[in-house]
Amino acid sequence: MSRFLIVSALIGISSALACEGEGEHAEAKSGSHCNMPAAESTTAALPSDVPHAKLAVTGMSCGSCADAVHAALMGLDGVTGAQVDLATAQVEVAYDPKKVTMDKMIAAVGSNGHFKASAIN
Ligand SMILES: [Cu+2]
Repeated sequence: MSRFLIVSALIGISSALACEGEGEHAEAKSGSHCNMPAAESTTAALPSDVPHAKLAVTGMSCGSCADAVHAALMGLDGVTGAQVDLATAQVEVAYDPKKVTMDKMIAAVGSNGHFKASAIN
């Protein structure tokens, strides 16, 4: 009984630590932040009428991170879709190359200081 409680407490603590330092994206930092699922919009199918680019993104540990990366990309003029895959730490972006560049996308993902993106060729 008490052993079970200790193990549960340790699991709770380690999952809380995994999200430490994520700062501003994690409004729900206490409690179950790390178990938060990503919003459905982060995995929605991309528009197929524009080019796609792939980014590798480090620093994502939960659905809230995926949401933050998705929001950063979708906030750029010219980005029409972003599909975040937490498991592979990759993001596929649908974009208009006349309006937005890979450098801008990388800068947007990195802008809150918690994630780092790089282009995948
Ligand atoms: Cu997170």
